[in-house]
Amino acid sequence: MDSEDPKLDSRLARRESCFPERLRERRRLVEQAMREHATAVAGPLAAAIRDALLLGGKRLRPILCLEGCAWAGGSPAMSLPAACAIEMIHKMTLVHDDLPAMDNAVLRGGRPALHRSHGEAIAILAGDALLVGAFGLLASTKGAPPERVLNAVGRLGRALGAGGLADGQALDVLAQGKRPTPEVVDQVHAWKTGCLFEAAVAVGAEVGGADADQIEAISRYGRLLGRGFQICDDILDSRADGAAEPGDATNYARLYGLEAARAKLRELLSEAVTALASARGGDTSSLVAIAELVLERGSAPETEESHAGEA
Ligand code: GRG
Repeated sequence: MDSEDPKLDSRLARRESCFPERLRERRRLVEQAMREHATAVAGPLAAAIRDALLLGGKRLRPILCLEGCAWAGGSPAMSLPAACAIEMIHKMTLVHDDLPAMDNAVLRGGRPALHRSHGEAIAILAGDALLVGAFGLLASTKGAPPERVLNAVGRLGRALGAGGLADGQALDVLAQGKRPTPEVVDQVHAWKTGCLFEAAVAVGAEVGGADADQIEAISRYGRLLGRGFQICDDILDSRADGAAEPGDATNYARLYGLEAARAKLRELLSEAVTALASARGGDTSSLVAIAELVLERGSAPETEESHAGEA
């Protein structure tokens, strides 16, 4: 692959061949924990919560949380509750994003969207339960000092509300039917996607024992990676079919074209990797490799990947 960035190209060439196996291992760990968690849920929302959690997906955010913790010197066991909490929140955002008042999606991951299979009220409440349950799970973290767990809870909370995911979604909804300025598009991406990526690595690093400088550096990596991931998602969406869909007003590739989107993706991911290089900490190879995987995903020729077939 040619990224037009010689530094990034040489890193791509040196990418550890063992990384995909490590990624798969992390993913298995998350899958198993999500299954256990989903099975333990009882009550009238249990079936909807199970469907939301076990839909699959790449599990990228919890993997980032585990990697942030490992980078800071912590263990997977220490960061697994935080990783699962992040994934519960991610799945909650997808459920609410699909609702009739938002994207009004029919399908999610090839299956009926949750409000189509369980009804709108149950989908809203299942999302609410996932959101608050995530904080309960994060607070149950063992093996990290309580003040670190408290910091992690605060960090995650701040990522989700005003100036975070909720504002990102609001700005996105308000932009529909208009042509937003580039500043608005960047803000939507930074809030609705960048904030959760940032929280994933920063919460992992916090639990794993990182100091303030390290958390700042890895947060910057997470923010930039998240914005890049959103552009990658936009590229795949814009290639899936020609028709514009709800949520498309802030799709970078539809607004500015595929080449501009790919250039922006390269720029953001190169900056993300640079942010990591400036930080003291453990081995960054997995975090760098994740950025490279996102770059590859957004740069693959049209025939190599379809959005629907992933996960
Ligand atoms: C959390 C308070 C609070 C509100 C949520 C609904 C909402 C507000 C935000 C939605 C944000 C959103 C849908 C962002 C899109 C992010 C994105 C690119 C999703 C796709 O992520 P993947 O590809 O999904 O990682 P998989 O299926 O792999 O898990």
